Amino acid sequence: MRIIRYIKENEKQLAAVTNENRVVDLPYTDFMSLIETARRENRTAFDIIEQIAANGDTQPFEGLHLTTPIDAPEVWASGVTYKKSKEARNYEATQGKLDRQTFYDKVYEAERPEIFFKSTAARTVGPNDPVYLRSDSNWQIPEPELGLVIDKEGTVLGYIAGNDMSCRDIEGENPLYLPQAKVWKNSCSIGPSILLKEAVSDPYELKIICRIYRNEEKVFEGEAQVNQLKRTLEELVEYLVLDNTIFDGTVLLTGTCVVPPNEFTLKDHDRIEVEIPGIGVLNNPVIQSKAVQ
Ligand code: DO4
Ligand code: MG
Repeated sequence: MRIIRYIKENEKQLAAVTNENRVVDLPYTDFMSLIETARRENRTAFDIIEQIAANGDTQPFEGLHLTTPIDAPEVWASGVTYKKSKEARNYEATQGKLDRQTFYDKVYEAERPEIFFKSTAARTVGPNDPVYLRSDSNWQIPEPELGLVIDKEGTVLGYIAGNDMSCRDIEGENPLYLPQAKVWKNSCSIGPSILLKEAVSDPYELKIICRIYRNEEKVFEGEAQVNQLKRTLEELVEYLVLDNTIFDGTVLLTGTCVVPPNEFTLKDHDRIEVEIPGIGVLNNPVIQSKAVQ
């Protein structure tokens, strides 16, 4: 069972998608209201939805105008949580020489994970919205990641797909440039649905697939599994919430495990798909920011 929002009569409508791919509207304004109702009634969100789906009208999923399933007040991200990410960062930091220990080797092994601030609701886009390329970077990639939707205590409520758009040249020049390599207008995408925590028996079994299309021809495809994560999902959340103010509906991205080849950079009019089976395909066209300002 997964949760979406779609545009219905110019409003965002919360809905659930059943395992048979049928959509049932939910009588809640947003995802957190569903969770709060479940908590008040001492039930799971899953139970509530099953009851509504058994009695409510359903419609097909195909053709709906999807939007972000949640207005995440903040998106945070974890870094260098997969070997693949460490190797890619080392390539950037050493200009391909891979001749020395770097910050990335250290953080991969350290007890404390890298956690950074990625996005706010205003910078975050959803299914089919464009992600933008930064105008001062010549080496940009999508980072397909599993996202955790958490409440203000850090309890995981569900899973979402995310794209942590990144500038490899800016980050490789100096790690202190990380915020500029990671945060700009439309640099973060989440969606297309939230897979309820109680619908997933083992999140480490989830697969993450990334495809990039240029002129509708596939120019990259890569796949990995969350069980390649160096850390546990719980420890990433623990470090995020420690002595922090966190808001209900925050998304924590858990790091990238799929990286296009080093010679690849995104271009204007490319199209990115981030797929997590069970959550769906997060599709975003790519636009060069100068062209839209
Ligand atoms: O260290 C920089 C960022 C790493 C990151 O975003 C990732 O590993 O996914
Ligand atoms: Mg990332």
